[in-house]
Amino acid sequence: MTRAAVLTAVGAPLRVAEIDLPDPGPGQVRVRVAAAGVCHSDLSLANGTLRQPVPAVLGHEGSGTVTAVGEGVTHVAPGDHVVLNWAPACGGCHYCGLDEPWLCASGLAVPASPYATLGTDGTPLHPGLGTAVFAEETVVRAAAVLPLPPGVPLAEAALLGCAVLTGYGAVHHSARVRPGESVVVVGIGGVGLATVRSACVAGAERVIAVDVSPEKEELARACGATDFVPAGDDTVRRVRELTGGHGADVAVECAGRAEAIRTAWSATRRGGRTTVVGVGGKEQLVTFSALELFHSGRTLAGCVYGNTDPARDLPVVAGHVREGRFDLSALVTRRIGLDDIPDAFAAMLAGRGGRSLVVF
Ligand code: CXF
Ligand code: ZN
Repeated sequence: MTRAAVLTAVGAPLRVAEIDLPDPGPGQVRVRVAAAGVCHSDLSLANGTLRQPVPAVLGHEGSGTVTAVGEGVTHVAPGDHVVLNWAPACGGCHYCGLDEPWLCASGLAVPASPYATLGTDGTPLHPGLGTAVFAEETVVRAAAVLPLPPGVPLAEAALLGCAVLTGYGAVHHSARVRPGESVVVVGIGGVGLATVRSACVAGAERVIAVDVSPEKEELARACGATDFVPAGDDTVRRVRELTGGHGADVAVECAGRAEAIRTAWSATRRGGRTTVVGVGGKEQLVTFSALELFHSGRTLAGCVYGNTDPARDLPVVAGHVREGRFDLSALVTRRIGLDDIPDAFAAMLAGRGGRSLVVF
């Protein structure tokens, strides 16, 4: 039996229960979870903003140790340390052929079939985003486990699987930040903090963090932000002041909210680049006039999973961690148990702290 935090119905609080996990089948891997980060997308799946079949075990930002592999799995073996990938690419679709695996047609497809059962009555359970790391152990597709390069602490390595790859990729692949540029990051949660740090690693001279919660200033500065501006009516003016009156070269939006996207875009200079990383709802509508789009010469880009190929980029990011340029622990504000995930959701809603990390 395995302890897991189960979402029984959309909108219900997660309930810790014993589940029955099968042995890994062909092409599957069983992982003893070391740690799982609580991401805003887990909250969105739990409250119905994003869809997921229920009952389910959520959690898609995880690390752990392989305990068993199914037939045909050769890239990992029992005992290996791994990071979970919530969007494994198929390698054969149109987007994989274009070398854009983050857009893979099957990557985000929610596995239709259950992967485990509730211990009490045998109710079938779905694996949230195919990974289900809010549990002591999980069974996943082989492509969803990436070998963890050496020199990265196993628990903190969980963050690499969502927040860090996303923030790193937004900076390096989408916005293509160059040394000396100014970067404004709007929304300072786990992804925002990873984006701040990644901008510093890329050599940005000025990294301006923006959030509605003043308590995020200290967290952002600990990750290398040079400035903090409260989100509000005055944000764009203050960012301009900090950037010679022009606006920032780059903005990265990490909140998934219309006003944050509009603020990020308006805070860039003429010709500036805005990347939207936040996962917002359909009701979040942003308006731009045709004249300002033309005259500002700015760009606005969406970005999925940091536009990363996780298998290629994980070793690069791990290198930054190993060599001391990227301190994963600076993103973590609480280490919690499985029972505390509802509290972590509440903290996120209240704008408190960075990542909560469930440590097993
Ligand atoms: C999300 C993106 C939207 C679908 C669920 C997962 N990514 C990470 O948090
Ligand atoms: Zn996530």
